[in-house]
Amino acid sequence: MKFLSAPFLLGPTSSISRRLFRSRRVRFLFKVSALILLLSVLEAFYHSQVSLSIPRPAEQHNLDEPFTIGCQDVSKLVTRPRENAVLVMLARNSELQEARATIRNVEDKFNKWFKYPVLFLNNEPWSEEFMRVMKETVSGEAKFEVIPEGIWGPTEGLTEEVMNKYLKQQEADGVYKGQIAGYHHMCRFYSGEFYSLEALKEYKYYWRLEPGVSYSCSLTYDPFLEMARRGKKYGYTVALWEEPNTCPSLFRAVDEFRTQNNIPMHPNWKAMIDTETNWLLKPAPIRWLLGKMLRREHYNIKGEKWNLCHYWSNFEIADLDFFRGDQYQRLFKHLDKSGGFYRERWGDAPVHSLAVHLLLEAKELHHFSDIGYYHHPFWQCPQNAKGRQLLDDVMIGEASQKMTEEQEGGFGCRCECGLGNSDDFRMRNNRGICLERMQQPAAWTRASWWDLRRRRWPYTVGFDNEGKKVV
Ligand SMILES: Nc1nc2c(ncn2[C@@H]2O[C@H](COP(=O)(O)OP(=O)(O)O)[C@@H](O)[C@H]2O)c(=O)[nH]1
Ligand SMILES: [Mg+2]
Repeated sequence: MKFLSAPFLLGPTSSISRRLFRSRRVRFLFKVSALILLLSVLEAFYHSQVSLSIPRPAEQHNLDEPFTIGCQDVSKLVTRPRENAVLVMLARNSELQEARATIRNVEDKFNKWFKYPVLFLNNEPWSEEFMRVMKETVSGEAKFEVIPEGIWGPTEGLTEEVMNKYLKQQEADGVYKGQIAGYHHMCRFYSGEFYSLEALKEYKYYWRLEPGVSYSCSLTYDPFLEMARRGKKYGYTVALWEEPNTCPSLFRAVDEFRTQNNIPMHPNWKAMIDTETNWLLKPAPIRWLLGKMLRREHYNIKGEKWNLCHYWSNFEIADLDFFRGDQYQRLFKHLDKSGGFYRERWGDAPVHSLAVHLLLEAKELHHFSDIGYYHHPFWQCPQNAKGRQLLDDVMIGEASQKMTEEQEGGFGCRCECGLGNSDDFRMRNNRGICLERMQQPAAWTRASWWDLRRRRWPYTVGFDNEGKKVV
């Protein structure tokens, strides 16, 4: 083009480049570089968008759906035999008020009908007052357990001096709760030792509660029974991104376990790998560098990056046999040995999530999308099923004024979606990005690229069909 050769634009350089380009060798090098670049882009595309893509389930239907739609006739359900299950709450004596509020809420929304036992765990002796108040509040049996010291403590062989050095470093690096020894103990405990507790041996399922969380829908069926009936091993509500500086080497350690145990790259595991960020810039040689030479944070040895997605483990309903089984316990020991529970601040939530995506099939996971749940600052709250609220049911009781209106396609029972920071819809499952990705292996019907852009994620209350916020 004429303006390109304007002397004031290219000047003497243009004649040099023209002469250079006439040289056969330079032309050859240029062509080879262009070819390498093209092949790199193609390879990066193939790796991230084809070999790491997640196929739809072979069964040709969704492998996970809500267990029920709307409210159920509880009077028929409570006469059935109960599952072998327990509600568990780890707490401190100082959290009495928050613990009581949570238990009252869970009793009101669920346990007053089903009367499951509640097991309270503490690393210190329980105060008389805590035990008295909880015994009054729980409708089933209330049990109190003190965690033995060896179980609630640092990884074997880690001296206090080294541990304190790690905690100081994490404080300087601004790692969330990284400076609190008790928090590290709690994360390590829930990641592994919890499952070996004598007090849990008699049970098959647990439901984890935390002081201060709240439930906003009635649960008029037995979730444990449904888990058993459908072969589900891990149930969750909220999925979101982990804080990157809490666990720089966690993904590498889990993937190392995968390769050592010859576990293939199956769809459920692929759902944990980032295929979106800068995929164009990561052809094989760059991945090799990222994985082997640079040992970058959140990368495995093959240069694939964890998307940081995980389920929030402050709510869990899960099968204890899976977690106390040989494979999970070997994984926990592998992680514990690598030192990351203290050198870094690995949370039990990403540990559980990476583990269930590595060791379980997609159909064994369950999204409790019908459970309204709030733990500051995130929440989920489903739409109420139209015409299925059993408003005259004596056993469920009178409907509250706060009940959200019924909607076509909803499946909640008497949900009250005005909880927490409900005006800020970004707090709702981070608008479902992680949820969508982690559910892909089980999803036959999926949100399209366009739906995702328009924020039309499944189970989202508060947005209309055009993705606009409903006021
Ligand atoms: N007994 C006891 N419980 C703890 C301790 N640290 C945390 N927890 C419990 O562990 C759970 C998670 O702690 P929390 O402070 O809610 O952490 P976050 O939700 O991750 O910010 C809650 O059930 C707490 O009561 C501790 O030092 N002792
Ligand atoms: Mg909490």
